Amino acid sequence: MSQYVAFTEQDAIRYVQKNTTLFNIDDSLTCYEFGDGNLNMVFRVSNQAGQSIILKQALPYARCVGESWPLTLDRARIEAEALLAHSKVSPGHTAKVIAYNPELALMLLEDLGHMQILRTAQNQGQHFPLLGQHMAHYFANTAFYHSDFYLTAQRKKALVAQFINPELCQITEDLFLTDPFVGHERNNYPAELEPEVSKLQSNTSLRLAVAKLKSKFLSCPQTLLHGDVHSGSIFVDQSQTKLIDPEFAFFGPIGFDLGSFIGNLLINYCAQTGRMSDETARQTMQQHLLETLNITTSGFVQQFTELAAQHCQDISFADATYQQAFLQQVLQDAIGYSGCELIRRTIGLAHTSDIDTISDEKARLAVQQRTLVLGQALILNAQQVTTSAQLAELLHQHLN
Ligand code: SR1
Ligand code: MG
Repeated sequence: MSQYVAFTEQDAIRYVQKNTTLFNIDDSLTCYEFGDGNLNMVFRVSNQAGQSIILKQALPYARCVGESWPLTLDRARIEAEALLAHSKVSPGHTAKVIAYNPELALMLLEDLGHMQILRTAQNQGQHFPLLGQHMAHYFANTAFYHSDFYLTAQRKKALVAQFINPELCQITEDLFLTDPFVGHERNNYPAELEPEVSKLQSNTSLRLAVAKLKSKFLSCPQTLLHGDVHSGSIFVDQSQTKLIDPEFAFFGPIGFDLGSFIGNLLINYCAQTGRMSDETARQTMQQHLLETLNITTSGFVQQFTELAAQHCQDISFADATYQQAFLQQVLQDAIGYSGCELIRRTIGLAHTSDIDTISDEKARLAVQQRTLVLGQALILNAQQVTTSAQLAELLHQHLN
C-alpha cells in the first residue's frame, strides 16, 4: 500500500515509468505541472517522441485557497470511479482513465492536450457545431443509466453509497446554493454591484425558489451526476467533446448537470458583449451559444425519452405520461440551477474568466449586472417552462 505524498514533477516521472507501459525504459521523460483549476495538481509527462500522459493528483486541501481549507483526498477515488461509470454509457464523451491509485489520490488519464478547454475556446469566440449534440448524449445517457428507470433499487442504493461525497457536495451547497443568496464573507464582487446584490438577497420569492433547489440538491438522489459541468470541465475540438474532472460526483437531481452547463453557456453569451467589439462576430457567437443550448436541452429530453421508452426496467415508471412529467420537472430544475450558476459565478467565491478577463471595467460591470438579472429571471420563471421551446422563448424575452 502506498502512503500519500504530494508529488513533485520528478515523482510524477518516476510513477509513470514504474506504473505504465506507455514509455520505454530508456526514454528521456520530461514533466511539467499545469493545473489551473481550483483544487488539484495536474502533471503532463512526455517522452522525446511526443507521447504523453496526464497524472492528476488531489492535494489534501483546496489548491485555490491553501492549507487553511482542508479537503478530502477521497475526491480522487470519486473522480476516477465517476469517469469509469460515465465512460461505460457515454464513452465518446468521457476522458479515459488509464489507472488510479486511491492511496496516492492520483489517476493517470489520456492526454487531451490536442483539444482545447471549452471556456478558453469560447472566450476566443470559437464555435463548436457538435457540442450541443454531444452534451445531450452525455447528459441523457449518464442520467438514464444511473436512475431508477434503469437500475434495480438494490443496485442503485449500492451506487449511492459508493458515491457519498459530503465534503465536495458541501462546497456546492455553500458556494452555489447559499452564499450568493444570503451573503457571506467568501462572496466576491465589486462595490458597484452592492445595490443589485442587496436587492437580490432581499427578494423573498427568489430565496424561496433557491431553498427548493438546495433542498433537492441535498435530498434527491436521482442519478450519478458529474457534479461540476462548467466550461472548464469540457475538452473540445471540431469533432469531439470530452468531460473531465467529476470529483464533485454524487447521486443528485438530474437537472443539476444540465443546469450548470446551460448556466455556463449563458455566462459566455453575456460576457461576449464585453469581449467582442465586432458586432457581427459577437451576434454570430451569441447565436451559436443559444443554438448549442437549445440542441443540448431538446436533445437531452428527446434521448432520455427514447431511452426510457426502450429500456425502462421498472414497471411503475414505464408509463409515457409519467416519463414526460418527470422530464418536465428535470427541465424546470435545470433552469433554476442555471440561474444559480449565473449568479454564483458573478458574486460568489469562484468566478469565470469569461467575465473576469474583460479588461474594460465599465463593460465588465455591465456584464455582471446582466448575468445577475438573467440568473434571477431564470430562477423565478423556471416553473412556467414545460418544454425546450418555452425555454428558448424565455431566453429570447430576457436577452433581447
Ligand atoms: C473551492 S472550489 C470552487 C469551485 O471550483 C470547482 O470547480 C467548483 O465549481 C467549485 O464550486
Ligand atoms: Mg474541477
